[in-house]
Amino acid sequence: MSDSLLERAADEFRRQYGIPAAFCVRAPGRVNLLGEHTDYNGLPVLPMAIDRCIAIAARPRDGRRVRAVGLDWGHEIESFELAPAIPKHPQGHWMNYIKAGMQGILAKLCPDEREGMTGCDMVIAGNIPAEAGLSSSSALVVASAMTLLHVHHRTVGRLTLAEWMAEAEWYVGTRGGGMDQAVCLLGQPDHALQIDFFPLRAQPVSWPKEYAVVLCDSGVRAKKSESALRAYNFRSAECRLAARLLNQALARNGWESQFQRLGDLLRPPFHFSYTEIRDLAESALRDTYRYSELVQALGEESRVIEILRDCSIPGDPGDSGPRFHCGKRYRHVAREALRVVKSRELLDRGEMEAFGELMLEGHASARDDFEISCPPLDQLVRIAMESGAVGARLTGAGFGGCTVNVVRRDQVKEFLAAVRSHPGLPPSITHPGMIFPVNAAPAAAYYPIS
Ligand code: NG1
Repeated sequence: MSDSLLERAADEFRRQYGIPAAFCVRAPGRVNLLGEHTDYNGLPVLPMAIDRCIAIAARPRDGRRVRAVGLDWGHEIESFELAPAIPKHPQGHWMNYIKAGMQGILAKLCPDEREGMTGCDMVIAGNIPAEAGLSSSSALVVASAMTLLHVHHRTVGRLTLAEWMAEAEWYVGTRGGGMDQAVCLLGQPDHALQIDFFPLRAQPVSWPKEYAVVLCDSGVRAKKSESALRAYNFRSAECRLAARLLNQALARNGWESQFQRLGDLLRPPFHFSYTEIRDLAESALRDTYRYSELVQALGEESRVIEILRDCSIPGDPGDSGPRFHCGKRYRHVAREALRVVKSRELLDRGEMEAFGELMLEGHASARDDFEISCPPLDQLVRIAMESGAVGARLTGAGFGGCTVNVVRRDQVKEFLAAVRSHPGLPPSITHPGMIFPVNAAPAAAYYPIS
């Protein structure tokens, strides 16, 4: 774990504000091993907190102003006032993640407490590549919220804080699930986590020490303020529409209860198994729907428009607009959930070859059914497998970013050399900073100033 990051933040704090910081917070990024786009569908994920982090050095200040310097975003002081509805910086600006975390705390306090909240000065350092599917954004949201809590000597249980932060991050415009914030707050060294949702639960899964996790960055940036944001939210809308369609199929089979997210089918009154969920998702939906077909199937146009609007997709796209791939999306989600459950058992038994197979299946499904891959990611997966990985797949939201690779620890050197010297890859990717091993790291925590 890079203590140099904490030192950098603390040193820069002294330089910028002329006095020492009072404390530091460090929050890890994450790599997701399996379970992509399952979290907001209420189904499990298998991520790991990694030793790439955001570090904040901070000090309370009088008044409601929060001032921040981001060392990776120029050295300018940016600031805002704490308020129940904090106006946003321009779309995509890093300050929005700080605002998201802090507003997320304020939203949960009673009005009196909220009124009494004073601000702080902060310096932020980080070494998580941005827009690379490694959750630099959630690490910043969580670290900012923890900073405000510490300034006011408040503690909040980690599960509760993770739930608050999942919702808080919607401030920036994504309709994400809760994986990133949860692993950031609950991760453990030497372990992955199986995380379940609604309610949030996390179980550590021991990571076999004979195997390393290596990340390969495609260099393709999935900007969560631009097209990747629209594509992400569109997937979320397709899944919610798929839920509506499946509810109708269940009603036709005599079920009176309705579910909201696919994962609700695991619980009463349904008590479906993961396999039954998969079978239902595979059999009851068509791959693709036109807008008019959705409206017809769901009976009311306003319902469709409401879901689209809720996922920040404006208006009525009509039949000339995009198709809705409800069946394909749910097929991926349901099969992926099954892979998470199986992979957890395989990790417990140390069956890493079979684990690798599931990673490859997960990649194929993300590519073909969820359609979140791109040629550079597919190429990196192929090259990793030729270079000795036991498994490889894209990680995170997709549309760019990193692949995650599982490699025997005694073969990491050869693996790195083989990928870095691969003639098919451009020099921008073979740079050592783009292909690097990571370790399972501890959860976000406070650190004193040394
Ligand atoms: P990243 O890769 O950090 O953008 C996003 C979502 C997760 C999850 C994954 C896909 C946010 C903050 N994170 O992660 O909740 O849905 O995509 O598995 O929206």
